[in-house]
Amino acid sequence: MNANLGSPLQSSALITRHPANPILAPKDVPYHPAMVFNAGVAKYQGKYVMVFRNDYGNESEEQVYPSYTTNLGLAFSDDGVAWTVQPMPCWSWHDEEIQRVYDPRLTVIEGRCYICFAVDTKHGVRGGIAVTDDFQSFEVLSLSVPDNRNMVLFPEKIGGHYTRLERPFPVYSRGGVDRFDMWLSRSPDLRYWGDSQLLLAVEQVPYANDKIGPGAPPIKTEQGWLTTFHAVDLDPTRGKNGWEASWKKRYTAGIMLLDLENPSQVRGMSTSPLLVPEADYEVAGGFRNNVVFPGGMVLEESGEVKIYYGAADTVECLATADVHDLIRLCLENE
Ligand code: BMA
Repeated sequence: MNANLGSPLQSSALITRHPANPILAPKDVPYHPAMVFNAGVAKYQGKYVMVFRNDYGNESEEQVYPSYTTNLGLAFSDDGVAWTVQPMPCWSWHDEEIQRVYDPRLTVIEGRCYICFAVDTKHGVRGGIAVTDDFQSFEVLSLSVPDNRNMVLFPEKIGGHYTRLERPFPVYSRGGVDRFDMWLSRSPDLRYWGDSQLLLAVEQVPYANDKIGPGAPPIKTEQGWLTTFHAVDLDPTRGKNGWEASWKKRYTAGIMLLDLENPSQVRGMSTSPLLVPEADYEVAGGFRNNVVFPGGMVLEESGEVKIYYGAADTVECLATADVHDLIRLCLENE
């Protein structure tokens, strides 16, 4: 177990939860999902666009799990805070092999919107990339072999290659438990991926004792690519903590800065978490309490960074910070 887990974790003083939180909840969605969370957000064609995860059950919260299914919803906003949800979900994918698509992340590259997603299949969890221009049709460009998820794309080619962060789950070779790390891969065309390198290992994150994974797609700053990740600590003494029978994990969010030209180099990482579940909508009343799961990050001209995150696997929230503060936070221990 890592050292810092002995003391209580706290969110950084540099981050502010938006007073409108949760910015999207099941009650805001016309087709009545039970949970609305883990959204991807980008600025696209002059508006903010959000693709969010909907988990459906039957009529009541108690019946949602384990019989739920998932589709993806769509919302637009002029300010990134108040959202108008479209009347119908924009994407669901079920067939003989594919069970559901979830946890979307959006990246705009050269004017087109790319969506990374996780896919549960009968033969493992796959990470996918699709492209859309209208959020009605999605062309799937690539699907990884199992098990992999939490893919995020950088918003431009780096050194001539498209680049992504991802989180394979090598259970067999990591001791048969969650010991999962973040990787970086490159592609000439967004279809064929390789040249993979370990980016950040779980044991390098002082407040994780379980697994880590990419959060929102990285944003470009003069000092490097700023990117969030989720970090999980497991405490076997935790018990029922949400609608599930037992939930022993906590998901916090971390932040790091990657080298601009060679993003497989971590320039700096905050040694304490950026965001820890503390607000009531993060710690109570949800499907899995004590979860914050960042999936969208927008850098405004003012220097404000909007960080979108799922809370308690039940609602979608927003926190803001100043980009220079976040960079300083990553570099202060270097
Ligand atoms: C992860 C993913 C996320 C989810 C989180 C907490 O493994 O499944 O979609 O938010 O667990 O339940």
